[in-house]
Amino acid sequence: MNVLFVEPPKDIWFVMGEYLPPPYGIIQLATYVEREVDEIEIEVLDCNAEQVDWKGLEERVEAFSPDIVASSALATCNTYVVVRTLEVVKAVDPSILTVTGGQHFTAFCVDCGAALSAVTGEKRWDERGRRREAECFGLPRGGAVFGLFIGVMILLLGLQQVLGFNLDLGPFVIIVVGLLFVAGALYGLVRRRS
Ligand code: B12
Repeated sequence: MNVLFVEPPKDIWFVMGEYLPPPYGIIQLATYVEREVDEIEIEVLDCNAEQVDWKGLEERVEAFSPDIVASSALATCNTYVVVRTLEVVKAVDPSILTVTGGQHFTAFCVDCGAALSAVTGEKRWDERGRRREAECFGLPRGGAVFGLFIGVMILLLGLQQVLGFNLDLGPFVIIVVGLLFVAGALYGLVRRRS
């Protein structure tokens, strides 16, 4: 069986200029497979080190005739070149099995693109994979409740000036923040039990 590991042709990373990082992901995988699996022919093609472009990649795939081609995306920014690599391989021979992995593909669902574990924006996923709302004070949408409260306080301060009444807001602030903490703690206890 022939297995080809490919580091795709990449543009240089502007931060580091013309650097040539070793593709540790596929190197480690190739070494592992070579050690563990008998009767297997392995090739690691680092397109950047060997100055192989997309056309060259096609030719190398044709020449090696792999059964499996694996590529790795170190970071999200590399996912398109990895997908393009696998497309090139499929165009040469659709029967070649293509696989990928690495940080990005491990963290995101291949079907819908949703994060499998990491925090993305307002979405959070608990250990059972259920979506949890963004929390503040331990309450779902607690951030919105707190924002609303701050907004009302500012409005009252302004109205005091305009309408000339005098209201001591200090005790209200203490009571509302205390209530938020108590509600958050109670909500946390109930959620843990369910
Ligand atoms: C070293 C490193 C770098 C080096 C890269 C050196 C190199 N050789 O390429 C440098 C400093 C250049 C770098 C740059 C960047 N990095 Co960086 N980097 C790392 C770091 C610290 C280690 C990566 C590594 O080499 N791991 C060792 C190898 C062996 O592991 P691996 O790649 O994960 O592969 C294993 C598995 O994932 C799996 N696997 C991988 N591929 C495949 C494929 C298949 C088919 C299968 C089955 C399995 C599999 O098996 C492998 C072997 O065990 C990680 C953090 C971390 N701890 O992982 C961040 C990390 C990968 N970098 C990150 C980022 C964001 C970047 C940059 C985009 C930064 C920027 N803002 O520009 C750039 C991208 C540059 C580029 N164009 O590629 C993020 C990626 C997050 C994301 N989703 O995008 C990480 C996770 C750090 C973080 N937590 O934010 N980085």
